[in-house]
Amino acid sequence: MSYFQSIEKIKYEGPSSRNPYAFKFYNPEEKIGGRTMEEFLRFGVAYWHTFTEDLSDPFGIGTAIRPWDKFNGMDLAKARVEAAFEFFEKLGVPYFCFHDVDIAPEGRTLRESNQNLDIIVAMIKDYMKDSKTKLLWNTVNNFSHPRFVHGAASSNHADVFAYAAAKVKKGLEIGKELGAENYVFWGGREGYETLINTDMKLELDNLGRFFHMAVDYAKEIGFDAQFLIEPKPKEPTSHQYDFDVASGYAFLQHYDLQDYFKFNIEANHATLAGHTFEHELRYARVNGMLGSVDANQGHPLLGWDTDEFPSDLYTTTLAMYEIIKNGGLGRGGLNFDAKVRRGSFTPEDLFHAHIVGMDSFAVGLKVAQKLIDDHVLEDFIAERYSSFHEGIGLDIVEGKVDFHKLEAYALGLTDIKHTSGRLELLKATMNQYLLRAYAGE
Ligand SMILES: [Mn+2]
Repeated sequence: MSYFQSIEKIKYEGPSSRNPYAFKFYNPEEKIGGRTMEEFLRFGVAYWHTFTEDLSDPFGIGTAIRPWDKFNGMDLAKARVEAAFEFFEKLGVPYFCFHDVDIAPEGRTLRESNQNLDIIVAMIKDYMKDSKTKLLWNTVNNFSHPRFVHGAASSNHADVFAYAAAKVKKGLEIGKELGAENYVFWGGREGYETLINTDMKLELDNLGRFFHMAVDYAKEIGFDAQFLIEPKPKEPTSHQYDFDVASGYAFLQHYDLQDYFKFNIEANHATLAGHTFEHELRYARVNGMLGSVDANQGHPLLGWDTDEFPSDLYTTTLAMYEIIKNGGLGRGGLNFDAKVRRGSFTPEDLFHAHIVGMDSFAVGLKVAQKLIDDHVLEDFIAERYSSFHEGIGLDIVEGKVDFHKLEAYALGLTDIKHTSGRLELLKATMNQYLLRAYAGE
């Protein structure tokens, strides 16, 4: 049975195509910087937003029309797997990602939930045999159910800590079974609302213990996925322990976990933290901690996590600049943790949404590679920091001076000459490169 009968396989037709069901910029076979777009971009479909999401929001019920919604319970879960693999095939996407509860309904007990998972995981494994689409990462949802009202690994209740551990244990087993390349930990409710009822030190220590147990269990079962922390500063709690990359990195170092984890960086979470997407990518990259990306964008006028499909080419260009400079994402990828708007409720909209996301990152890749090939930013930045390439600057970088020597040097200074940062010139140059990519130059 087909769930997307009217839609053919999406092909690359080039920038001048008017076919809404075609890629204009994403050409999987086109080589950029020595790698094909498909190899470099490693796109993933988020199971929850595409097959489970009903498009409800805090003000209204779901609007999504999904051909599989005529089913219920485990039949619905099975129909979603069929729909998912048809979607992956038609979109030509190399990866997908899921939480445990996206693929199978929770049972009345943990044992029953695990049995439901076993049935669906076996079905997914079967579909994966005939599919090119692989599992980029899986995770477990330790935040939606009321048992997680006060958190999971950072809950005040030890029984919840144990329950959360049992779910992650199962998640790691599923990841191994399906060959996941990464395993993600998003904090969910790992944070707090107010300090007046919170033992912060115990919660942080427990989180550290929890992650060590996960590392140990993955080793025990021979699951060699890259572990990823996904920072988010707020929502659902007012204070999340994994606020951003910098605080997450400090946490990992404090609990001696930095060798086992990298970061899965989401664009909308970066903006919620008061950062740009590229800031988070850069901070992770320069510390050797960039693992994977949740490719989406927030709404510039709304202060919450809207998870829109990426369409802002300026941002995708700066993001791909960081990813190219990182030498790619390794085992990571660009997972569309993005949902169609509540008003875009038809099955066709799922294709349009992924097409704009994939095309936007393809443009970003092309423009960023051209900027790098032409040394546009590198030459400017090298010149801007040239005072550290010789003389006193080189002595500073090489650790040859102390405050005594620097004071002696500073006392001899008469006039410090600055050069312009040329922000507007560089922005104009960025625009020039973006527009040349449109023109196919
Ligand atoms: Mn989000």
